[in-house]
Amino acid sequence: MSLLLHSYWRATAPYRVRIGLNLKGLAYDYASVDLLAGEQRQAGYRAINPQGLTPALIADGQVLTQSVAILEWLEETHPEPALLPRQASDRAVVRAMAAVVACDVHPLNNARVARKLGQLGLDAAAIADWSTGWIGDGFDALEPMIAAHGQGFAFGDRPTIADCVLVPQVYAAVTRFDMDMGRWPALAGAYAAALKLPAVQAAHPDRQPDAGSAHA
Ligand SMILES: N[C@@H](CCC(=O)N[C@@H](CS)C(=O)NCC(=O)O)C(=O)O
Repeated sequence: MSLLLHSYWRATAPYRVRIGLNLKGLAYDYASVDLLAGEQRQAGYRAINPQGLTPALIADGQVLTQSVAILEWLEETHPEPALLPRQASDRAVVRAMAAVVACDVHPLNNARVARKLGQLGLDAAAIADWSTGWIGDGFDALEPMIAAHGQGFAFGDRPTIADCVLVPQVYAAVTRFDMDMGRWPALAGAYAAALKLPAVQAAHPDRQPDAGSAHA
């Protein structure tokens, strides 16, 4: 199967998919979309993803978008190693963990939201306050979920779709917003465990072909 991932090194949604692809042991080609230069809004990329957002994964010519949909597609097409637990109730917990970030945190912190806040008159400090507030709210929700269900990883003792989504959000919190993870020990522990995996390490922003690109 040929796989081409449209990604930007620091962006969290493509990072989720890189982790998923690597955990599944799937090789893929990498196409950089420079978000700070606005390439995602240009006609060339909109022809691939009309929403103008990364990631987009082209799998044997078929365009897949929305990172969590891509992770679910990966799970369905490449079931091993599993990124969802066996029981439906456990799967619901993993999906809920992922949704805390993907549905309730990240959409409020997206680049286009920050741009809009700036246009509305907020300065950089106010925008950072906005972002860290929503990230903190999400982490507050995740902490007891991971404390109840994690056994090393966010859920159980092996990585799941929850880790694919949480790792990039914690990365953003720590590296971009300088947030102290001390308030969320269970989440910080799951993050540390995931970072030990070579598959997760290979997905790290600093290891991508466009890492440190001029606009970062
Ligand atoms: N819900 C989408 C979010 C995609 C998304 O917002 N991607 C960001 C990078 S993390 C992006 O491309 N932003 C460009 C922009 O906001 O202009 C997904 O999970 O794929």
